[in-house]
Amino acid sequence: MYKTIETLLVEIPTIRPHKMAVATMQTQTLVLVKISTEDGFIGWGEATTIGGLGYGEESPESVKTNIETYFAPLLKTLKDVNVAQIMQVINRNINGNRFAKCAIQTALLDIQAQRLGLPLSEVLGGRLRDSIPVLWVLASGNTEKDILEAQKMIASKRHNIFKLKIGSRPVEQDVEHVLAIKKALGDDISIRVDVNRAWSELTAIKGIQMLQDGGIDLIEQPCAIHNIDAMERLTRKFDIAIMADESLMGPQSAYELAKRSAASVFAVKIAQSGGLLEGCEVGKIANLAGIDLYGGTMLEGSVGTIASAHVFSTFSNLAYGTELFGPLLLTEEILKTPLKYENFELQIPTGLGLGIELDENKIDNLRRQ
Ligand code: MUC
Ligand code: MG
Repeated sequence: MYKTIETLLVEIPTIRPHKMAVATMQTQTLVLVKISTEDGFIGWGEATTIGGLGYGEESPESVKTNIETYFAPLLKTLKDVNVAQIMQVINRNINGNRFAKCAIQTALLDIQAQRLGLPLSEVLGGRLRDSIPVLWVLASGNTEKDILEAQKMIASKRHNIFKLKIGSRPVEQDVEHVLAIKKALGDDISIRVDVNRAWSELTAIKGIQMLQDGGIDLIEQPCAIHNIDAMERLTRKFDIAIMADESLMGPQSAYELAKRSAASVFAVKIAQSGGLLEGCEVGKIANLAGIDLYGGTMLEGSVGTIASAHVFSTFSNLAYGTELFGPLLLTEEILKTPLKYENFELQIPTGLGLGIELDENKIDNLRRQ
């Protein structure tokens, strides 16, 4: 049934250095997975990580090795089975590897949706919207540059919500930087911060109080991944929204975080969740627990971005919008027709499957040989 399963590492420089507490990116390595079937269908998935192993437990190289060594031979043994049955076999035989699993599942669902003659969102239960809000991340590391960048985004109607990457400088300096940007952009513009787990609980208490007083809307992942106790205490202590990002690693951790009220918002990421279906499950757990939703990114290119968009289009609650700007951070386009960003939103394609067409010649030129 499945003829070929290829993993391509595609190197694309970013439009400027992207500075986070965990890594500074100058190039993104897209991890693209292409699956072809005996009867002529082709599906795409993506397992891109941030900063090699700087952010999570999988790297582009580990994903490629594990797909080629373990996933592909297993997939080739399966005949006449649906996506759920394939994922069940994969999950029984392969531990962890959420990014690789997500890429494989995306490609399988892309193929399934094409077979059924539907956009991918409809295979997930059906979209509730045709476009989703997208914020921009200011991460040049320089206050003046960030303000100019934001003003351009607002003027061109591309983004009117901004997330600032902080955590690598002393907390007072970070707060000064954030509040200067807030002041320059004005009250109508929503400003959020992502600490990428850089703060101790005491530093977090100090920083969050100042940011809350300064009119900032949300604090993302202030403390360490496994410090759920601190996340819980901070969420209970402050009125400002506290969002779980790195701590949220799929349905099981969504359940644990929800049970302990350790976040008021979930950043749902399909790769961190281990798949599109699992991303939907995280959304459902949040809904049941009264936790708001935000559509997160692993700074993927167009494939992972649009797969995420199909998932987020099915969420009834998307109170904090999304950050699906990944392709806009890259200097090269890998689609024949670029994704459509207009009026502060990303349009969700209506074509079959993912609804995008990859430029394979371009990918061939950019891929690591
Ligand atoms: C993260 O932690 O949120 C998403 C946007 C961005 O700039 O970095 C990523 C990862
Ligand atoms: Mg984050």
